Amino acid sequence: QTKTPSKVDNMFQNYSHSEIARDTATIKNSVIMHLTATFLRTPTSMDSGHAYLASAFSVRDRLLQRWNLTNEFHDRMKAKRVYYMSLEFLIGRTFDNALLALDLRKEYGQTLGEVGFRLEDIIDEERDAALGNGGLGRLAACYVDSMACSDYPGWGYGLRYKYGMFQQQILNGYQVEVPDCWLDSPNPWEFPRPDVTYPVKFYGHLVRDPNNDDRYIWESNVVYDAMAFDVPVPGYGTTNVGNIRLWSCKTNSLFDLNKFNSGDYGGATGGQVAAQILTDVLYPNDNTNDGKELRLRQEYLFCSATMQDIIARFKKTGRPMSELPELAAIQLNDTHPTLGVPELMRILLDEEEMSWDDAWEVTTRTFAFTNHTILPEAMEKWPVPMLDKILPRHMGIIYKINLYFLQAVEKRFPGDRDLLRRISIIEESNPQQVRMAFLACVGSHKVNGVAAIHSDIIKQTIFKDFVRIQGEDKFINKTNGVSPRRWMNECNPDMSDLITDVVGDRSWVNDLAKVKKLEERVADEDFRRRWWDAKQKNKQRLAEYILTTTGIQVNPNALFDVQVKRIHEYKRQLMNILSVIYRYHCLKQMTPEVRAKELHRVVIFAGKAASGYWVAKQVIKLINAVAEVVNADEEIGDVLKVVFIPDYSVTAAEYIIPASDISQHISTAGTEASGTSNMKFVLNGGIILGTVDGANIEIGEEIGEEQIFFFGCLAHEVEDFRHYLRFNQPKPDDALQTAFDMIQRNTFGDGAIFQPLIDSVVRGGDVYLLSVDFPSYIQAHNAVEDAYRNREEWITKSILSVARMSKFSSDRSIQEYAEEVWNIEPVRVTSCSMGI
Ligand code: NBG
Repeated sequence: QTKTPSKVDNMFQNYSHSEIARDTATIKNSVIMHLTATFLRTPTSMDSGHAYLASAFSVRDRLLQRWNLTNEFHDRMKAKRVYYMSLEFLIGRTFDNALLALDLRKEYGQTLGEVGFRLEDIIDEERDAALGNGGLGRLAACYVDSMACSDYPGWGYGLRYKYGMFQQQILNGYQVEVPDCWLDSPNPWEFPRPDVTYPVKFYGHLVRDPNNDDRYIWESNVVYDAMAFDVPVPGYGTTNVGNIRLWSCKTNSLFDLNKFNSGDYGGATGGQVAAQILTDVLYPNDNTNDGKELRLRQEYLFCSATMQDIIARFKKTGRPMSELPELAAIQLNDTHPTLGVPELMRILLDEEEMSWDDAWEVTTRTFAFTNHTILPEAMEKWPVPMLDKILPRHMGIIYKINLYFLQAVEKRFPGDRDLLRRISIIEESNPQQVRMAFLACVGSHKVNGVAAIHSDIIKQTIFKDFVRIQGEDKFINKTNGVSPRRWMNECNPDMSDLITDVVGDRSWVNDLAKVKKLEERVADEDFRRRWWDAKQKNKQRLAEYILTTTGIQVNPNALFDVQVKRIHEYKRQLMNILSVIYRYHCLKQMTPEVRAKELHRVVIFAGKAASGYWVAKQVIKLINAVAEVVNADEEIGDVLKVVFIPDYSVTAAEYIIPASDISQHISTAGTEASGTSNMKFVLNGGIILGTVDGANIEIGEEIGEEQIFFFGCLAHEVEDFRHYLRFNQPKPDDALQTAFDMIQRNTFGDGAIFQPLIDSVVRGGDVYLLSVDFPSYIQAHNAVEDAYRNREEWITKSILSVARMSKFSSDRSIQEYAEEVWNIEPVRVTSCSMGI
């Protein structure tokens, strides 16, 4: 039975007007209620795990109210929504984030105190939602946060992996991967929506509609169910709550009772297993394309369920399909969701019976595409035979998209066969391959890179011909950003309190331009001392974290020199550890008196290597081998310590980033599309040692070159160096040669196991130009040391940097996307809005 609309309206209005209860008595009641009724515990039998769950569920209740209201309101307003499609959302923890957003941190701290727990310990009970690899997935999480905080109607869409990013253990110096069973305990931050389930077909064959050339009927027996799980995104400083809808492959209908009854138990569940595996694991590759068939099926399940859901929501408005772009913008986070393009075409052609031209118009006006890399090994391509077998209808649609595109190009550039070959969506290799970046580009009305240099590079390289064909205006830049909620206010409470003192209130958290005011205080002695003390406190906290995770004792008064990110050859952790080896050599040459005067330094690494990436794993081993020797060397003592923190994650980053003095972002120029941790470090008062690459460049422009240590060759020089090194032996300078010699002389255990790393430089063409950049890298290190010795100068650099960083808030990025790509506007739910 459905209720009459007016009754629903009244109920909803009353509900939405009721304020969130903030008194500790009510909060305590709700925690106890969940403890007893949801988890069947009593206050006497509760441990910190249950204290976390009961508190989290009680916070969630408060969030839900706003969540419902937000979605209902956006529906009623018929607001245009953006859908951010991403195979990765690296969310991390939610509890503390939600407490801050609801401004209930103090109240929950008090309530938990009354039942005998410390809020910090309870926060530590939560497991990270690690549904992503690195920068790309974390960017998606920052973007949905910004959409919620800036009142943009927007949803994230992704997959609910049963196993997220693997946990990294270090055994004997080597990385060992352990499955991340993050859903083993109840997850307060997701809502199963069994009523939101869509069938997704695979394989089968096509039957042409005799009355409509554009239309096919796709017949298949392999149909999986994708079921929605919704994850709330708490908005800070607003009552808006965002949503990430994650799909899980549900398979109950595939249980074969007949096989079961005949005793074939394996056969009875075979179908279920085959389906379920689709959303079991996140592929642990960052910036590399695995090309596995299962991944393709994952991508399609994701795209199909998402497109069906978007269309179902759109249809509720009663408007004709041709108006979809008026109410929906879809952003493709890299090429992984590109099958959304042919999937939307399929639905429009085969189910909505639109003409090809109309369907294509709707599709290209709806989609936009972000490119995140130009590394050749990351470029997604799918073999035509594989696609044709799994998704026959989509292969047909892709062929036709390509045909019409090439025909149009041929008309404008007659006779240029080479151009057609270069831009074809189908690569003429054996077997043929579908170039997903080209499909995404042709299917979108805007294509963007993620930092100024990167957006320029893609226009000059992979999309060069497309710029000529489709016009300059289609190719734009949207420099990445990060959320000040998580990456300042939440992870760095002391510095945030200081900023709040200067600004006058906490409004800077949603309006980062206000941090500019810090500049006025740069000469204020008291302020400068508090600024320094806040950093020292964060370093102390990290020192404790290092002690518990590695057993290594470090001195918080030393310079903390940090490189944390995925381990990848282009990011050059190898260059970093080689410089540490050289530093170790220099220290060993000194007399004890001279050595004692050296600046003390703790070199901190963290990061995961893709499980199949052998070279990256050897780099981890080398770092740990060096750490073992250096840290045990009594002559060296505290002058140099090397630490590899295992299992880098969003939560680990929240400890590490606020504690850095210097952080390294040292990719070979032109290889790191943007980087986002570089922004986080500077927003937390750290200084960058980096190459002229990615967003480092724009950071330097904003904060001033005195605040950043640049070194290394420039992007436009790289090709010439690489060309030279293909035909000539590199010439390592004395410092680099010394580091190689020490490894080969077995200073860090059997040198032979590291020979392939040395060979990658001296025999393998030194693709990432370590030998080229090493001399200027060592010089830059020396400059950093000199600067750090001058504490006053260092504090000035640190304050000025934060003051000038407002550009790198993801709120700025999202506003640019909203205005220039999505054409959407903020919709703010106010307490009287529901009276419409
Ligand atoms: C990564 C880039 C980073 C960038 C993030 C987010 C991929 C494919 N690309 O430089 O390497 O910061 O994307 O844009 O993961």
